[in-house]
Amino acid sequence: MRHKFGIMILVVFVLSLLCTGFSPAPVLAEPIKLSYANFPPAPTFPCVQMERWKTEVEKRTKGKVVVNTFPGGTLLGAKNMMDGVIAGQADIGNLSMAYQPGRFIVTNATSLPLGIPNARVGSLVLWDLWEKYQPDTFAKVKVLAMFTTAPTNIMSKVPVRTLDDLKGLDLRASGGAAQILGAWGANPVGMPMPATVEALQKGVVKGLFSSLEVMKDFKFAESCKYVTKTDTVIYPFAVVMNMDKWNALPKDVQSVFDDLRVEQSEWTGNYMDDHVKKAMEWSVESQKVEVIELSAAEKAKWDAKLAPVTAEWIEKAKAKGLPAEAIVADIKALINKYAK
Ligand code: DTR
Repeated sequence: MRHKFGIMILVVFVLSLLCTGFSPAPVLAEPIKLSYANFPPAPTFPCVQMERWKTEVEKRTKGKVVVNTFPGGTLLGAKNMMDGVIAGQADIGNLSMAYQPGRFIVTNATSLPLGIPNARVGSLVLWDLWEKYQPDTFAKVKVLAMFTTAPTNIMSKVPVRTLDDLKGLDLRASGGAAQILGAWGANPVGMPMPATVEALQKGVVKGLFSSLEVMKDFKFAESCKYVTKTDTVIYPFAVVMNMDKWNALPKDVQSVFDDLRVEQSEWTGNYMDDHVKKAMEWSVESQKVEVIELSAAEKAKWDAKLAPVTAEWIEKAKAKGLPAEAIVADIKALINKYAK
């Protein structure tokens, strides 16, 4: 009896093997679906780069991965992006590190006044810096890209031609850029970019300090008729992924994401640089915006005010146990390397 039972089991086993062997075309696996959260509206550069990444990933994984994008803070907002991704509320998120200056001390050092000339150089410098120091703050996420804005300029409803014009002026800025404005004597008002639209309308601020593509993308040129060229610090951004979701990805998909990291960062820098030019052409031609260039003598006064900013940052970062001088030296060396 036991013998017969054993044979039956064997037969069933062999049959099942044959069945699977001869089964028609294998059932196609469901694609891996990933959610990608972003805080500003769809036409702005953080979302443009998100859509570019989605397109590249879907193409390069041949449909194995589908990315669902959520612009405009529909899944996670500006200030809970990092924690939301860590908690798994979104699989991927794009964040502006200036909104949490104390959390991203090392990477935010790229917004010291060290002369990053454009977004392409800024993005490559930021990527290398993060890779070298790998700050603990990113230990719970997988970093998929890092990029920066173009250097910041003053956009305002009133003309700013001198430091006197700037004194006490309420301008929106965050993080390192806010410190720069403070050093010049303006009154920096911190808030995430999307909140700036209403703040300008209601007169809470008289302008803002940011890269100039926002003149077109947020239509700030309609109310800010003056741009004072300062080309000062950049704003750094990161794209991060939930670590469990990353670990669960097949190896070939991980390779696609890894191969895209620097490419995507540089692509975004290039897009930003090009888009700033187009936005300013539109602002000057169709919105009659006046671009104010500081005279050499005036510029020297503005620069002198910034001289202590880096030294002060070094002191504070050292007190927190960071190799602050080395970080600043690395940023300068990387700027030289990529600006050539
Ligand atoms: N002003 C900075 C950076 C920034 C520049 N352009 C955009 C567009 C959308 C969101 C943010 C930004 C900031 O608020 O982070």
